[in-house]
Amino acid sequence: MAKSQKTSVGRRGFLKNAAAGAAALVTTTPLVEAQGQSTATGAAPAGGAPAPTQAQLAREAGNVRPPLAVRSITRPGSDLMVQTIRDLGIEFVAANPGSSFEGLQESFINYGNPPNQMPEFITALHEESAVTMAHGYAKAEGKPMVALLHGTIGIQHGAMAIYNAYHDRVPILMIAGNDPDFIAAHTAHDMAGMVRSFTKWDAQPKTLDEALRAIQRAYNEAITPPMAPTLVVLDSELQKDNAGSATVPPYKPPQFVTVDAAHAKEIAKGLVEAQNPRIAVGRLRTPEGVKRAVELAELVGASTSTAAANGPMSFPQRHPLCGPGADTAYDYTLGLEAAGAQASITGPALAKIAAPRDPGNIGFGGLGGGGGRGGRGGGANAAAPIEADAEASLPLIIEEVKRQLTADQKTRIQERAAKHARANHEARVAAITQAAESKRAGWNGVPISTARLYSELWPLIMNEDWCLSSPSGFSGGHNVQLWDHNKPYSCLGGQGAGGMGYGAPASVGAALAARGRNRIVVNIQCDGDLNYAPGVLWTAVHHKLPVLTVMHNNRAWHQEFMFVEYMAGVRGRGEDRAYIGSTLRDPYIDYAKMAAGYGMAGEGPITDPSKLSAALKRGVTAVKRGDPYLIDVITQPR
Ligand SMILES: Cc1ncc(C[n+]2csc(CCOP(=O)(O)OP(=O)(O)O)c2C)c(N)n1
Repeated sequence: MAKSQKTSVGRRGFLKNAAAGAAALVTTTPLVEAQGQSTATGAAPAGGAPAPTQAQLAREAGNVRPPLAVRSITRPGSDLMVQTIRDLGIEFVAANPGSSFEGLQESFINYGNPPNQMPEFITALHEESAVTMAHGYAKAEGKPMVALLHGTIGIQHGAMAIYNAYHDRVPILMIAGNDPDFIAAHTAHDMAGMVRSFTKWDAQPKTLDEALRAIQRAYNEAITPPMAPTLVVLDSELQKDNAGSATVPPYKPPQFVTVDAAHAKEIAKGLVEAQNPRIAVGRLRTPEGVKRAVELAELVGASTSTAAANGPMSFPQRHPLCGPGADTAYDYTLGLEAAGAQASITGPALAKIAAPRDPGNIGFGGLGGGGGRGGRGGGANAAAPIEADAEASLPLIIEEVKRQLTADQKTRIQERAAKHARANHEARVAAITQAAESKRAGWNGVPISTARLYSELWPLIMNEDWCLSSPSGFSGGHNVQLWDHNKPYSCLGGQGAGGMGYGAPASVGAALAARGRNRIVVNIQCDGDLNYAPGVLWTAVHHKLPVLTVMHNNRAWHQEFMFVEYMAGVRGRGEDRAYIGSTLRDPYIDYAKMAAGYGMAGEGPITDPSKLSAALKRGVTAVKRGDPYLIDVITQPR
């Protein structure tokens, strides 16, 4: 990118300040070093190990920085790193600050015109929050953002969140700073080793050229199925040093494996000639994939199943073709990244498109198992799965279908689609009526019923562009029956690996995708889950993110309470002490006050069910204005 006049003036200003800063260091550094030398000549302690120098001690304590060579930095390497990230279309970088990436951070916030945009720097209060924000963002937006981690300790703080994202097949571009000259404990020869079993790819480049290429490669690896977090470790010297003649290397987007022409033809033939085709849609990669799945289903008039009620990027739940349709005797079934469910569907042919596995990644369930994508399965007559990316294959199949369709078939398809639509609509009305009836049980109960919480929230958001960012299983999962999940981001689903501390930061990530789009993010927040790293509430306020946090406050880690209660019962020792260690009482936590402490508006605790709806309305109004809001609701355990 050619630098504008304004940018180069800004750069000169930067150099002036940098020189002043360096001069200040030059005056203090020799002093510390001199003291250090005098200590080093002192007697060794009894154990025989040499006593640390004053300089080492000061450094370990973080009191002083190591000597910085005064040199003229006209074009920092980190500017090129940021440019590389910008060119990839990455919009956000989240970080809890750390000196190992100070060069990079300075470039993120100051380089470019305008600076601090593409990507925008998002302040995180915990590395786990930074990574989980990226997790939630990727599920809402279908693309990665950057999470920056400070050395060994930052990676360790981020580890559980990385593990969640890995199991959820979510792309995140992680960058860890490495400063071998600073605090020894924050650096390691193989920094990525700690998380290698649950990252897809990592690198620790030695030159700036390698670093820029590694960033591009890490991005490509992350977004290529099976998607997963990747990590590049960048030495602080590479960030701070002159870029010299280095330039951003040309970017080559990844090639996704698609079905070959013969398979595309065969699948299209199966769909077009079937009397009653079925498409089972699992989780696709991006909104574009969802659009293509809709196009294919409409073209062939196939009834379609979805994973949308439990996760993102799948077939719209209320599309007329979504549901069992008018006739469940399907004679051709196509699975698009769909797991398990197909096993119960039998037909003469089952074409299965599954995500390819990376044999290099084994451990913790590997990339092929455990998560929501790339499942196997298949009916009694299932053909061998085709190892290809469904989303990238869809255009080829669509093209083939269009080529093969005759006018007669088109008419037949329209008639079939109309029948499916009618049947699905009737089934839907019956299911909603039944669900609404059953959810009235305990409607006026105290604590407030979780079904009432979902039921009263729905009319307030149904005409908005909304995103349910939190998992909903622990709060009853009533959205599955009562809410329409019609957008690729309607429901972002679970944590991936069940690691708690996910809901709030994932919601902040989803809200990064929502901000500026008139979209509101709804987070039904379990109380235990929020307490892992609640500082992320501050991030929501600081960056003005449209998140409505509704506490599912059952004043317990109720899932664990149930386990302990069960065990005590099984052992015949009575359940009256099961609350010890699994409830949040004495004192109760006041979440409205907690939110207020982080600067977030809110209210509660709400105990009276008749007060709930008005509170939810105030919350939705605030969030529509762009202000995050928290409502503490005292709820039934489930
Ligand atoms: C990091 C982590 N620690 C511990 C657990 C074990 N665990 C599973 S469910 C649960 C309780 C969750 O409590 P809360 O979020 O309040 O939801 P509730 O069950 O009360 O609805 C815990 C602690 C976990 N899954 N992840």
